[in-house]
Amino acid sequence: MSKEIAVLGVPLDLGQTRRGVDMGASAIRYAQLIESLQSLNVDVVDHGDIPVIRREDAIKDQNEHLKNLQEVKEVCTTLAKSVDEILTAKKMPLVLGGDHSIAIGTLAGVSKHFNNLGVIWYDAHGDLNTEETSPSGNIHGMSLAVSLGHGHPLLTNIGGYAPKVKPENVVIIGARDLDEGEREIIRELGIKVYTMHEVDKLGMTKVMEETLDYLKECDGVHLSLDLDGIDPLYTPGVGTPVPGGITFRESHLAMEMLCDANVLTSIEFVEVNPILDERNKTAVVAVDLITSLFGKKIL
Ligand code: 5AB
Ligand code: MN
Ligand code: MN
Ligand code: MN
Repeated sequence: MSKEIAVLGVPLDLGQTRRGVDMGASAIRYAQLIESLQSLNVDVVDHGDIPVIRREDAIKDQNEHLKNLQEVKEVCTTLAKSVDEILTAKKMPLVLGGDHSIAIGTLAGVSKHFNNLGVIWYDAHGDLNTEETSPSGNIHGMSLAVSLGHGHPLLTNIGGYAPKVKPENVVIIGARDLDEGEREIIRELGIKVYTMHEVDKLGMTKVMEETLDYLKECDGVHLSLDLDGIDPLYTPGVGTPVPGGITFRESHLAMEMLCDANVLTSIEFVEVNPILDERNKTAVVAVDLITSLFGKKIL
């Protein structure tokens, strides 16, 4: 990969209710992201952070079914513009969260540049809730639905168009905690999901081979990696850990296979929460996986 990588932090925690995930991008930088990429001779530039509204300054009177809607909309609108600019300049965006609601902004910026964008959603969750189905009202559990055009118009219409992604171009990997409404939308839209059952049964090699084959007609592929997709044994610093996840080695392999296939056109790593972490372990795993995506090999 010879393209310049543009790192962009999004210190947003308003898509969920736990404090600390706003520091995720700092933690990933502290775990030597930039230095590690440079040592692989990757052309990387840190574009700093998107301005984000502080929780203390958010509107107090919130819709409990769609928490911090206005604030998340504003941050995602700014993020979409920055990501759009990065791609227009022929650079590759590497977006660091922040909670997973930021994917709404990343995808709004990315999808303008492709006719047939593929999305790999590496996550314990489907993030396919809407205001009507969400058990929490947290937008980080709605971001994939919004990108598919399902959800509040203030979110689905960011960037001035919807949907951002077609359901047949989405692959979810690692799912093990789906709400009833999410199961329904998966069936209704026919979304390809490799739950942990398939990961166990097929093995990660086959899961990735099938994923790459499934997305082969796409003119770009976005990787949205929620660190809770990995087992909390390895990535404890996440807000919604679910046991029984993808291992460190399997995740490594998945990233190496994505690197070898050379298909990714944008990347985001989300949900690192240093307050909940153990000595920055989760951010270190994030950096390890990112370097695998950019060609780090054992030998
Ligand atoms: B994450 C849950 N489905 O909607 C909800 O971490 C959890 O971005 C969402 O994947 C987890 O609140 C969102 C119960
Ligand atoms: Mn997620
Ligand atoms: Mn998740
Ligand atoms: Mn989470």
